[in-house]
Amino acid sequence: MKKFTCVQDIGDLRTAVAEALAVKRDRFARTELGRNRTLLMLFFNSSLRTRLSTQKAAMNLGMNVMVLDVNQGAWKLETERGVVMDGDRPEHLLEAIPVMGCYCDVIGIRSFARFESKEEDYGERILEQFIRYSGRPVFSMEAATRHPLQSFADLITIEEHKRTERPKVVLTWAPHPKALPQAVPNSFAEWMNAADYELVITHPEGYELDPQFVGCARVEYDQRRAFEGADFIYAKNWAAYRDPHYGEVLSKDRAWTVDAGKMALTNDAYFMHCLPVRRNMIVTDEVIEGPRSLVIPEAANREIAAQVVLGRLLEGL
Ligand code: AN0
Ligand code: CP
Repeated sequence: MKKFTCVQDIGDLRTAVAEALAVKRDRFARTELGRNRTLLMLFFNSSLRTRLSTQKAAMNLGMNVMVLDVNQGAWKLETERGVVMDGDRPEHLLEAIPVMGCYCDVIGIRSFARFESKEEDYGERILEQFIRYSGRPVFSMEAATRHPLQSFADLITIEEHKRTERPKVVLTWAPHPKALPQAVPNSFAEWMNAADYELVITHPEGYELDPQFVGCARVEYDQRRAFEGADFIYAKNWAAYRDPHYGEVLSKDRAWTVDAGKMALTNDAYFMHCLPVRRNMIVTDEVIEGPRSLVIPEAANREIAAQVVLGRLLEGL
């Protein structure tokens, strides 16, 4: 594998999940694969899970790991070409990328949507420049439009817990005080469609996602109706995608918070969220602490997903 930015890069999902379950049985089976190989993890945005799980996965494979928080200690980076750099950004991404490529074998990037321009975000300008100019295999640790390591971990978690071959999975919007990217819901929908699950997406009017990610999912504006018979409830907030409201918060309506009453409408569904989660905005304490909550095993599977991806990138070197 030469890059990992979307579901297509991982190939057949059954094979990928089987590989993940094998890694989970013995995560130290391939400590030679990453020997004398260096991973650089580059963060333009905060992280707890991605940072720790990916570093752990790399260590399981015998890799050396370097982590750079771009906004803490590195030079501020200009990202636009043609700019007269007389402002507060001393270094350009076009030098920084190949320089960073010199020091490592594999690069992971976290670079969220900035909500300044939909074209820039959905063109994945930052990620694409790393792919083009670093000379190294690049993987996404959440980019502007997708969070594939999260979605892979979500898929593994659903495969471990599903009770039917083709479970009903509901992606529900839930309220949040700040504007959040569409990367997690986009990616989740992309992977659930690829896995051929029954996918229903529910959100208030105005929160429609990019149709390329919605795919063949059913969009249901009535959250309670969407929940009926669900096997998995996947909650997430996102800001509006459609113009002219791209990146805006259109609603903070707590009638959309996932609570026990709504979970009672489901087929005894499991509750999922990628974390970090704002309790009693997205989901009540009762549901997230309840016996059907998968948020911790889901986070634990991030290490497994990252290890499969890093293993394949190392094999491709
Ligand atoms: C980020 C987001 O919604 O994309 C990261 C989630 C994994 N969440 C926040 O910024 C709170
Ligand atoms: N789910 C997830 O990616 O969490 P972090 O933002 O903490 O990495």
